Amino acid sequence: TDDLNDFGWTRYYPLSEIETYLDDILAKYPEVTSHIDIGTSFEGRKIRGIKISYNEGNPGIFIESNIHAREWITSATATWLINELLTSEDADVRKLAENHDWYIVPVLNVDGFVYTHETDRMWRKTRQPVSTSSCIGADPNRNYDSHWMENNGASANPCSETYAGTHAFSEPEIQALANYVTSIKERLNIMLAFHSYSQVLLSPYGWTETPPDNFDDLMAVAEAYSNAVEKLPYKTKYTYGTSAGAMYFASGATNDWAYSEADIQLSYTIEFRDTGRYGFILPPVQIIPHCEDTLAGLLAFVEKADEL
Ligand code: ING
Ligand code: ZN
Repeated sequence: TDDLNDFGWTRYYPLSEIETYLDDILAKYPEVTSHIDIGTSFEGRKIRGIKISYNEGNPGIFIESNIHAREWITSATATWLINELLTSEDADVRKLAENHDWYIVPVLNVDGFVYTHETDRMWRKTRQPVSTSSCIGADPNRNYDSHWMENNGASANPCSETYAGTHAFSEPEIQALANYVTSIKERLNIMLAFHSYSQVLLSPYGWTETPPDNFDDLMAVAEAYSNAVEKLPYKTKYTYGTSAGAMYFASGATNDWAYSEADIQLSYTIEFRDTGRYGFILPPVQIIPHCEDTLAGLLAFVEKADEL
C-alpha cells in the first residue's frame, strides 16, 4: 500500500504525521528530493526540510513555514505544495517545479507547533524559557539578527507576544535556519515566509518605513501574485506593500534578514487566509481552496520574478 494515501489536506496533522509524510515523499521520489537537516529545536526536536531539485543549479526558492506555532494553514500549504511540485501534470506547474530548486521547511517552530496541538492552540512563540521571567518563549519572527530590536519593532517584555528574545538569534531554531540559508544563499533568489492571517504580501522593510532599493520590482511581483489569486473562482483578495507600510513596524523578521543579510532580492512574508472571520483557526474545508490560491499566486509570482 502507498503510505502517502494516509496523508491529505482535509484536516490538520500533528508534527509526527508531517514527518512521516516527508519520509514517505523522500522514499517515493529519491531522484529529485533530498532531506535537509536544518538543526535542533530548544526541546531537542529535529527541524526538517526537503529539497526538490530536477536540475541542480536552478534558481532557488526557499520557503520558511510555521515559524509561528498557531498558523497551521502554513504547514498544510507547504506539504500540499511539495505534493503538487512532484505530482502535478499541469505544464505550467511542471515548469515551476523543474526550473527551480525548492527548499521547503514545513514546520520551523517545531516545539511551539507541538504545544499548539497538545496544550494551547493559540500559542505563537518558541518554548525556550526566559531566565528573568515566568513567561516562556520569544517571537521567532523578531529574533533574526537584522536591526534586532530597533525602532520599537519588537518588545523587550518576555510576556509580550512580540518579545524579541534575550539577544538576536537567542532562539536555536532561528539561528539554525539562518545558518542553513547563509550556507546556500548564493543559490537563492526568492525567500518566502508563510504566515497567517490577513491576505497580504509584505516586502522589506519591517524595521523602517524607508522603501528598499528594488521596491518597484518587489511590488510588481507581489501584484502578479495578487492578480492571479483573484482570478480563481474563490476571488480571494491579497493586498501588498512593505511590512512597515502595509502592516506594522517589526524588526528582526525573516523577510528583512533574508533581504539585508542573506542578500536575497525577492524576500516576502505572505499572510494567508483569512481576513479575520476564523483567523488562525482556518476551517479544514478551506485548506485545499487556499492551497489552490497559493499555487496560482506562486505561478504568476515566479513567472514575473524570472522576467526581472
Ligand atoms: N504577522 C507577522 C508578524 O510577524 C509581519 C507580520 C511579518 C510583519 C514580517 C513584519 C514583518 O507579526 C503574523 N501574523 O505573524
Ligand atoms: Zn505569523
